[in-house]
Amino acid sequence: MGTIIKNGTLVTAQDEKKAEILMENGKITQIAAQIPQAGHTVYDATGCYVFPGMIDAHTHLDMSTATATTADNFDTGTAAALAGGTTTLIDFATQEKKETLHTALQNWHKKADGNSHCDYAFHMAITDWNTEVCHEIEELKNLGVTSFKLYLAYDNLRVSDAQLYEVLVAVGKAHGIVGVHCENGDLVDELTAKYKRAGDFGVSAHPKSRPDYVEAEAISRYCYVAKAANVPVHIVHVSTKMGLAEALKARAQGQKVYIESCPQYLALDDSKYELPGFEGAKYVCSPPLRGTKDVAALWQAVENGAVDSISTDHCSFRFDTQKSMGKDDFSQIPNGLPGIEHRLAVLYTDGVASKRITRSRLAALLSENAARLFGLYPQKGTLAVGTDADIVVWNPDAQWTITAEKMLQNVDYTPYEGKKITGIAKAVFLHGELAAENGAVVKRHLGHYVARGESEYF
Ligand code: DUC
Ligand code: ZN
Ligand code: ZN
Repeated sequence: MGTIIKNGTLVTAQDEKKAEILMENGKITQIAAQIPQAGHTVYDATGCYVFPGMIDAHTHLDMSTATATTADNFDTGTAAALAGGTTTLIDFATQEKKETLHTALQNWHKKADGNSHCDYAFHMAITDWNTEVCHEIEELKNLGVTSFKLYLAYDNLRVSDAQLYEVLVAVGKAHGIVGVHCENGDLVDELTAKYKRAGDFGVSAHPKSRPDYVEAEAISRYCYVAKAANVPVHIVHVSTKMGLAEALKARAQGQKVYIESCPQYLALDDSKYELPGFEGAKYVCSPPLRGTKDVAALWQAVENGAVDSISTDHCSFRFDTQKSMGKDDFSQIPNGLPGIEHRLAVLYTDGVASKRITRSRLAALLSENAARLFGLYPQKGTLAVGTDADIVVWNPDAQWTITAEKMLQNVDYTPYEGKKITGIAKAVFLHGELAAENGAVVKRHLGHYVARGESEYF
């Protein structure tokens, strides 16, 4: 027997309608104005919006850098994601130097398999490109990995422009997509050294070492290299007005350009780096938080449809023992913010409740567009018969306040501490099972690996 969600308003990226949904054996089997009870369990969604399960396409769980391992692993990170309304996440498996992509993928499966509370898939971050790795692109496609990530900053991760071109060509042939971290690595290194030489070791030097043109130059370069390779562009975590303008310029010239931003670039700004003491370290991520003009430009792009998706870049490090490694030198602060739990809450509050975007636009930004670009659609990303019964029942009337004390993220702070939220994920269904309620996981470890198909270049 299945479960019928009754009395709610269904929201997809296309429209809203009053209807009932029947979930059986993990799938949506019927959507109709009225569905006879016929022995099914009934879930009453009176006063609620019924969204497709949200997809967070940018997370770093159980990831080690040279100096630290993220505070959230797949157990804690996917629990937090699910409780907040995310039913599928796409994490960045990362190739170590000299490692094959197959080994990297196996490593990430070991971290995630059996430990996950929501469904998960992997992008593959390529850090050591060579002919053998090139041959692995097609093979990874057969294992459900069709999207790749390249860094243009971070000395231990970044690739050259020639390598960028070669990866784009190879992934293009596989009908996949390459997401690129766009910051000019040489400039970041030079500016970081410049501030340190001048004796400026404080947190406020972090954003100064990664100004907007560092992002804009890298976005522009990626777009031109993609033009040469004749493939679409996907820019992750766009944070600046200037970077956005470069992406839109390429789009206006006829290139396919997909733009991702993150909640922290919309809900926070760079005044956090001026907080007293070492408090600003809580907000150190790359790209850094930006000025209010950048925030306004990004919101405009979210509102007018220019931004395609909003994912978290969740990369949590403890304040007391990890961020603190950079107490005397900003360049030693591990980069990254927690946010996997609060994306829907923050975007519903600042987007929908603040009347900037519609609920359908929210569904596009947080679910459907990522599903399309990353080969999950229509299994994920919408509400339709035959698709996975991953559903968020959203109570728009709830009022609550984000606080680290009450969150599931395994970290000792949240950048959204004290933020007042409108709405809550009252119920989260994963494969038709009630898996989370009002911020708590009620059925554990239901998450599966999801093998993905080719990208849809929508
Ligand atoms: N930036 C971060 O802040 N953390 C993870 C990786 C990245 O690019
Ligand atoms: Zn990045
Ligand atoms: Zn990232």
